[in-house]
Amino acid sequence: MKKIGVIMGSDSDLPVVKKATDVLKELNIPFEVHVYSAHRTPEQARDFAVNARTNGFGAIICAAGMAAHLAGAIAANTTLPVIGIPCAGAKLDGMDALLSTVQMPSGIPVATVAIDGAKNAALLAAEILAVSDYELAAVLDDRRKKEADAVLAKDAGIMERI
Ligand code: RP5
Repeated sequence: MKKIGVIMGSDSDLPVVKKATDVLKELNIPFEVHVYSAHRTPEQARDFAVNARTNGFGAIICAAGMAAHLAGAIAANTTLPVIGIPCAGAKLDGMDALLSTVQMPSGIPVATVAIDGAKNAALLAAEILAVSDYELAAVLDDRRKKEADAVLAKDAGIMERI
């Protein structure tokens, strides 16, 4: 199975990133985690992106806050799918990171999830691998069914809570 690259701009993003790695662990998807910053360590970030396909990655998740250029900088250096997680951080409730991540120029796509939406980033990465991995696709189908069952159980019990 291809690996998922998980990159964060700073270790201060780790509490958000952890929600993604927890899902990848649950799904038994191999992954590698790094701290590479588009601004503080641009060479390392670029090298990772340039070599990612050769190094066995199938998609890359990038988490960053503030002027969040990490996902875009990685996407500029690979044609692997890149998923951006805008991190809320301390200021502006993450709107700064959301707009920095989502507003990519035409030709260099970044699939941007919600602010701090790390769980969906991991699920989207898994869905990308599952395009050609039917075993993983079945695991994802099963997970969806369990989540739907949990919502139905809540529906069945909601009147008692009113
Ligand atoms: C971004 O700046 C990082 O992704 C982080 O969200 C934010 C703050 O970084 P630190 O100052 O906490 O290292 O590049």
